[in-house]
Amino acid sequence: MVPPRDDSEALPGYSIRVASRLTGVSPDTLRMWERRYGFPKPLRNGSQVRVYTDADIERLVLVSRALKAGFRSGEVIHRGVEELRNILANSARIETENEQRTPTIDSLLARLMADDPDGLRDELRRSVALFGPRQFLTDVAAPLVERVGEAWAAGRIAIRHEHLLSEVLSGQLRLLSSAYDDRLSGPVALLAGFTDEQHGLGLHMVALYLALEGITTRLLGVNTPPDQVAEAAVALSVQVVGVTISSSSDIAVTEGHLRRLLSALPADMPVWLGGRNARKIALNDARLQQVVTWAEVDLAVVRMRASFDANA
Ligand code: B12
Repeated sequence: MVPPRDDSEALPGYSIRVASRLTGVSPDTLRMWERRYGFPKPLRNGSQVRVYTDADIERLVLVSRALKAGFRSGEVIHRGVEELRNILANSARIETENEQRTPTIDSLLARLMADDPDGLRDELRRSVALFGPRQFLTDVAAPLVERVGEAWAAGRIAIRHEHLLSEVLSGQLRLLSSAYDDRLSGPVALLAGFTDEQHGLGLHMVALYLALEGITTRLLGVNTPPDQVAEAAVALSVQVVGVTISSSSDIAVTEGHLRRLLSALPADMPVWLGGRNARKIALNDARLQQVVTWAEVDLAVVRMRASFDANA
């Protein structure tokens, strides 16, 4: 999950604040364990700031669960991931706790419907810790918004639930993306939604997915006029512009925005079209690429990186 390290760049990983949120272990305790037990032993970036890897997070989550089950820190902190898993699996108390605590789309939806934003946020965090950020995106966040959309269309939840989900989920996505904020070299993508587009969760999801691939993203967010997107693309020296086109967008209006964007952008800048309605765009311009599924994002990233390396 952690991209390859390059000493010339900022180290990929999580700050102590994010590590604490992902594992439920306070920053003070993390520092204390480091001093007392030598674990976790985070990397240090150029500014000597602690950077925790996915492997640290995975082990810390297991240690934290063992502590909750009644083990003392000295008993479990030196143990590896496999050993910790065995300890947890052999503990009847923990098995029960595991069953109750592994988040599912249903349990997340239940939290939302029960007007429990704190519980929803906690379950989302636990999902990230259990599955890692990429699988969290593909198997939890995306299916969850899909189910929420269906529940709203069927009248089972109110619009305020959709708003609540958007706030809580985008907060978590931003928090995870912020771990990659200080990467300074490599290709850059600008992400935006046009005027009248209010659906911005897709942008936050893609921003995190791209960050995990080592792509720097600049988020303009939704409701951005096309000429402003074009100006930002030039001012921010990006290699690609990504536009989200959700299922509630008006195709004719969006095509008008895209025409204006394309006429104002540099002639060789690719424009990725994502979101449910992206495939309905019928404009004929070689710069437009439909990038709707995660597999298509993977492919687009490979192309973007190849073109960036060729021009470097
Ligand atoms: C959350 C939500 C809202 C929130 C948005 C808040 C926010 N900050 O984003 C709020 C409450 C504001 C909202 C408002 C509305 N919503 Co709404 N909303 C949703 C919901 C649940 C998720 C939306 C979302 O972000 N989807 C975007 C992503 C997650 O999904 P995606 O488009 O499939 O994109 C995927 C990929 O293509 C990729 N991707 C997305 N963008 C990009 C961009 C790039 C560059 C790349 C590479 C990839 C990429 O990421 C996703 C990963 O799976 C959807 C349900 C759904 N299934 O989408 C309904 C949904 C889109 N909304 C709907 C409707 C009707 C509305 C309203 C018209 C309701 C109203 N009457 O006010 C308004 C319209 C506002 C507007 N003018 O745009 C309908 C649209 C139906 C239709 N065909 O018209 C849906 C489908 C719900 C439903 N089942 O009926 N909504």
